[in-house]
Amino acid sequence: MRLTTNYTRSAILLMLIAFAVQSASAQLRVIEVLADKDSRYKIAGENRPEITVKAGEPVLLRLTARKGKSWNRDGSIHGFSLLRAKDRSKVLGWDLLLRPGTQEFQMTAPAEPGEYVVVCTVVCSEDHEGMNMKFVVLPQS
Ligand SMILES: [Cu+2]
Repeated sequence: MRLTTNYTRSAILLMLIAFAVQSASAQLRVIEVLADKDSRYKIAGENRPEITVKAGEPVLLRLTARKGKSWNRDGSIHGFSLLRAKDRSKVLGWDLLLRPGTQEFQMTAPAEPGEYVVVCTVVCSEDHEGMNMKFVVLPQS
């Protein structure tokens, strides 16, 4: 009898933990971007890829990278760095280097609303300079 109670208790506890984990991840918005071999960022279903987030919003970046014509010695094949559009200054913590395949990064959107740009920091081909994407931060409503 006592064993059964303990077992039931553990089962309920496990279910609660599973539920908590699930609801925590459900709140996190997933943004999927392909850093492609032709030195372009791509988002499924978007002709001109663009990311819009709310100030301070937690997001999960799921970034897939495919090797272009050249890459860094450390094995990174594309970068994903966020700059302020007005002065091209880097946003702290948003300086990611991508390896081949898919990687996830848990990020927090900048606190300051405005226009930003994502740029590649790895010279990935002759088209590297054009590898960028608009990124908009909306005020919190
Ligand atoms: Cu590049």
